[in-house]
Amino acid sequence: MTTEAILVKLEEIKGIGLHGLEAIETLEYLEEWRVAYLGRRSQLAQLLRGLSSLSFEERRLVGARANETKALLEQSLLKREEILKEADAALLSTKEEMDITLPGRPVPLGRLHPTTQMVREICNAFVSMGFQVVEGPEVEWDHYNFEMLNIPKDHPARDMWNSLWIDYADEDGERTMLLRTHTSPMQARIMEGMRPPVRVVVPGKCYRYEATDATHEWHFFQIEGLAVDEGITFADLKGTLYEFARRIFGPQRRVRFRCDYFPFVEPGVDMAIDCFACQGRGFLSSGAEEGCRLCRGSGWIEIMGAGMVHPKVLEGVGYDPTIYTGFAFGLGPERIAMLKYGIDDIRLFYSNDLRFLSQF
Ligand code: FA5
Repeated sequence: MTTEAILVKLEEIKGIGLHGLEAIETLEYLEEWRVAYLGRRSQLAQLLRGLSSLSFEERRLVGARANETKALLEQSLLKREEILKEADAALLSTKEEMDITLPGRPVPLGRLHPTTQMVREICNAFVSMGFQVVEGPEVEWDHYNFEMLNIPKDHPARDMWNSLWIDYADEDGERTMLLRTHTSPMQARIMEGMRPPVRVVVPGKCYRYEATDATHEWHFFQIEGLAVDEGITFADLKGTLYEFARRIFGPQRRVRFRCDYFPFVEPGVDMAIDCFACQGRGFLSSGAEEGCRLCRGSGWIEIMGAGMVHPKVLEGVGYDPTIYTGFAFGLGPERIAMLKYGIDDIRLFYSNDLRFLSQF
């Protein structure tokens, strides 16, 4: 082939190629065009391979022109590819238009367990009165659960707490470890570890070997409170617990303290609030035959045990009871939540029923 003929052929390839490229509307055909005009078997590639038969001068002229043609075709290919991709993207976005009137998909939300919410609310009430929050072990020694609380072995008061013992015995064959039956063992643990003034609340799980019913679980939470310092009196106990009742149940609440027995306090009391269903009247409407179901007609609802820390408990941890005095209390947050939210069965808290749990 002469130089002239090759140059004409190059012009022809360029012209037809560019014309064809303009007509291509899809990326798929673009690839076919690339193979046809720039591939190894394309006319252009064959022309370039045939240059070896030309003289040096002719090769320089034709080679330069062939390279220009190739570069032009390559650039035009890239440009066309860009245009087609943009057009594709624009088409896709119109096809996938978002309908903002469609309702969103619900996202299942987790939340805190009602007991946890109640525990936090109660602890916060005491924290705002200057108490610290402390936690302790659920598997406890007999020593702390009973002995340090003035409940020696064979003391009849042990029957107040039906215990779940751990299968572990000391060298005398005595079972000495149990699931704590209340949070009171933390009283001794805390006092052993610090000097007065002490002001703590201890939330935590407790276990009792008991049949369950609407107000009793075999595992439940308690919140223990302990305040020890010089000159603490029963008036401090009353004032603190009265303020607590007002914060949790509202400013209208009245409180009542009656004698009760716990071996680790003296005097011991149970604290009750006036029933907020019947406003302490014992019946819901005047003339009603049936008494209020919440307080069983008494007008009062017991919410916790409390008392002045027994001198023997103070002595046991090395505090001088002639200098230091204190008060302690223990309450059940599930029972408080039941009162506050009208829940009629404590077993609902631990039955994992979403219909109940999702109400809180
Ligand atoms: C005690 O456990 C004492 N440690 C409380 C105490 C602390 C008294 C400090 C004096 C000074 P009691 O057994 O009454 O007391 O339990 C206290 C609270 O725990 C109860 O008022 C109740 O709210 C809750 N409670 C007790 N047993 C159960 C149970 N089986 N299920 C759910 N809550 C319970």
